[in-house]
Amino acid sequence: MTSLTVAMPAYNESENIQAMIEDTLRLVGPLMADLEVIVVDDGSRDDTAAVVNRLTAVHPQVRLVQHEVNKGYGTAVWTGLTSATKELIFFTDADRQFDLHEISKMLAQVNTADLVVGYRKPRRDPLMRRLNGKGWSGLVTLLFGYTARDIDCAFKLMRRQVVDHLRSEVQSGGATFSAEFLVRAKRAGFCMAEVPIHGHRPRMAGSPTGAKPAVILRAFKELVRFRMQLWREERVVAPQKVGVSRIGNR
Ligand SMILES: Nc1nc2c(ncn2[C@@H]2O[C@H](COP(=O)(O)OP(=O)(O)O)[C@@H](O)[C@H]2O)c(=O)[nH]1
Ligand SMILES: [Mg+2]
Repeated sequence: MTSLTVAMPAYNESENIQAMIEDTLRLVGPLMADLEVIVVDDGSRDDTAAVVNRLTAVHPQVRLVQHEVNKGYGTAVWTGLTSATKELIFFTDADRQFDLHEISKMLAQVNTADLVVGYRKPRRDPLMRRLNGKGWSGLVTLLFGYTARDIDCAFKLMRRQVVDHLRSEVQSGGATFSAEFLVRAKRAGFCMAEVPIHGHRPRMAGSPTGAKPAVILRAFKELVRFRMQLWREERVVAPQKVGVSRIGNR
């Protein structure tokens, strides 16, 4: 499979977005016969959209999808994934914290897995962020069972069937999105693989918003909603399991 969409959410990333798009075209372009790059501008208040617009004129593979107002991380990622038109879909953040060379490790796994999930080793974020991240992952695992060791790692590659299957199911629009996405993909029976990502680096420009109190509060609210929702769904479909064809027996 040589057709790939790279989708990235961007919120006030005018300092990073041009370099991020150019990195993607330079490092991922040669690996794929057919590449599409989708930037989801999540209601940025800076020039993010203008910069991307300028680049779309030069690089026809680049597309801009815009939210008129800021809708949050999960909605931005999901807009990117569901707008993708290629057979393989990859998503990462637009803030250049990941070394895109690492995508080749993911591509090597996607022949035997439907969904390849990276884990940052090491994660180059401040201690407080790493501790919060570990606590959050632990809580999600406690509530839903094991899905992946680095649930929020923004380095995930999937076959488009995963997105098509989950299209109408995922509801969390904030930071809980990653947890809901993985829990639902696992429940649907998709085959998942995990890959260590050594090329994580500190944010060099722009500012992170992932640890803002409003973002954290929304994440907890959505986590509770999702847990209740899943209990309701399980009551409806139990005892038989809804199955999708796994890669092995397709
Ligand atoms: N946090 C956050 N990020 C957003 C939002 N919309 C899009 N993004 C993008 O999501 C990515 C991750 O955001 P960041 O603040 O760096 O989160 P962190 O890496 O977890 O600290 C970046 O590419 C942002 O530009 C939003 O509403 N909130
Ligand atoms: Mg970041």
